[in-house]
Parts: sequence; C-alpha cells; structure tokens
Amino acid sequence: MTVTNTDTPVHADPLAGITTRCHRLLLTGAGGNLGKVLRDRLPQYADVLRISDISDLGAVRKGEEIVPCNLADPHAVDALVAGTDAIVHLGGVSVERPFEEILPANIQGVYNLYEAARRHGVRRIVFASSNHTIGFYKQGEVIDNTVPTKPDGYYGLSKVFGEQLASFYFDRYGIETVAIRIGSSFPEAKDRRMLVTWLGYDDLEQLIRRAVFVPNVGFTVVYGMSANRDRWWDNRHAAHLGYVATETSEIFRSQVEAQPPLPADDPAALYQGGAFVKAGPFGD
Ligand code: NAI
Ligand code: 15L
Repeated sequence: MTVTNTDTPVHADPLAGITTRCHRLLLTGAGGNLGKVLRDRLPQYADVLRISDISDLGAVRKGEEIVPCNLADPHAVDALVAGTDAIVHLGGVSVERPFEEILPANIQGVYNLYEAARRHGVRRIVFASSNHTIGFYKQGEVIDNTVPTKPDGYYGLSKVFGEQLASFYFDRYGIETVAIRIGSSFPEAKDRRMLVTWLGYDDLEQLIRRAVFVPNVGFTVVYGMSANRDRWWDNRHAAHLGYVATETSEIFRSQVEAQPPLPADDPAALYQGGAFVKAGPFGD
C-alpha cells in the first residue's frame, strides 16, 4: 500500500501483471438482461465462452459454445459445468416471486452448480447476489459487508442462501467465490433510489473481471454500485479486489428529480430494497 499526500490509502492494483484470460469460462443466465451485456463483453477474457440459459440464446457466435440447461436439473448442471475453469453465475429468478418459483431455480439451482463445481474441480465462481439480501436496512443507513443480512423477500432469502452456500464451499472445499450484491444494473438510473443503487455496465464488467481473476479472494462479498454521489454501502472490506468505479448516476439526476417523489411513508422510499419490501404475500 502507498499513501498519497492527501493521506488517502492507495492499494496497488491486484491485477497488475496478471493475465485476465482463462480457457473456458461459463456464463449462466446468458439470455437475461445482464447476461446479454456480458455475452458481448466477456469473450475477451476466455478462449471459449460457454453460455447457458433455460431460454433460447439464438445463434452461436465465434468463440462461444451454447449449452442449454435448467439449473434445477442436477444432471444437466453437472454436464454444463464439466470442463470449465471459472463460472459467472447469473441464472435464476431475478425478482420477487412466490417461494415455489424461487426454490428450484435459485436454491436447488445454486446447490446444483456448487456441487458440480466441486466434482469437476472448478476453483472460482462469481455469484450474482443482490442488494435484496440487505433490503430491510433503512435508506440512508451506511452498511458494510459484515452486517447481518436483512432479506426483503423470498428472492433476497435465496441470495442469502447462495452467499452462505458459497461461504461453506470455500471453508469446506476451497472453492473461491466473489458474491456481488448488485444494486440496480440497468442502462439508466430510473428513480431516486436508483441514483444510489445504480451500477453502470462498464463498472459491472470491471467487477466481474476482478471477481474472476484477482487471486486469493476466498469468500468475498462486495456491493455492486457505481461511484454515485450518495452511498448506502461501504466496500472497505472488499478493497482487496481493487474495484474503483468509473461511472456515476449523476448524469441521470436532473431527469430523475423532475419526477414527483414517493410519499415519505411509502416503504419503497424507506428501505434500501425499495418496492421489493412490499411485494407479496402471494397466493392468499
Ligand atoms: P434476468 O431475469 O434478466 O436474467 C436471469 C436469467 O436466468 C434469464 O435469462 C432466465 O431465463 C434465466 N433463468 C431463470 N430460471 C432459470 C433456470 N431454472 N435455469 C436456467 N436459467 C434460468 O436477470 P438480470 O437482470 O440479467 O440479472 C442477472 C443476475 O443478477 C440475476 O441472478 C439477478 O438476481 C442478479 N441481480 C441483478 C440485478 C440487476 O440490477 N439487473 C440486481 C441484483 C442482482
Ligand atoms: C435485483 O436484485 C433485481 O434482479 C433487479 O431486477 C432490480 O430490481 C434490482 O435488484 C434493484 O434492486 O433495483
């Protein structure tokens, strides 16, 4: 570590001198919003990008192989993972839904993935976790990655399960994981909450690259947000990743603030998880 003349600690980039390319990289959830973004951006980091989804992925591109798979099927997941060097796991239900929908895709699915990784000797997984693991913290409260989780629904609970499973697989089997608690990764910040939670796609790519290639991450949880003006999340305990955001939601502020605010007592305006905290109950 070096110290600048403003006393701000500056860590050496942990990727300095490291080749950020592997042989076969698996991307699950490749047909989703972020999967499409990363399908375009990840080929430079692998000789072969194996992409997978339960939905149709269209025509195979140069440098890709397509392996369709339902994450809930352990045999299909085993075949999916065989021969890969690292995994970027985006696949699953990505919003609040009834538990019966979350269970196979997100809970059985993440278990199937880690078991297959163990059997096939995969040493590194990037897990797309979510801010909904901590959604019931109050907006404005600043939390780091050591606070107890406060999931805001079945979806957030499934991401807590995924994080804890990853922690266990590191302690027991040495499989390393970076769990990225993604805020809101969209082309634009669309509301006041997203001015705080927004993660631009360049910063998403940087986080994924670091999560795959920085050595000795063990089990690391990092919050996925850009260099936004206001912060609820403190990444000091993930500083070893060397993530320095290059984008900011400030470019969307004027258009967002032109919208009427939510009533101050609306739970979506009170809690970090926004509208997810008032979803459900389902099936009554
Ligand atoms: P998305 O819903 O667009 O993509 C998820 C993909 O997973 C879909 O293509 C879907 O077909 C696939 N999938 C669902 N069930 C499956 C199953 N049983 N087997 C195989 N594939 C299945 O979600 P998005 O926005 O691309 O997010 C990607 C990941 O990042 C998700 O895990 C999500 O929970 C997480 N995340 C995303 C955030 C965002 O702002 N976009 C914020 C926080 C977390
Ligand atoms: C998520 O976890 C979802 O996958 C995404 O669709 C957004 O809703 C995001 O969180 C958010 O909180 O904005």
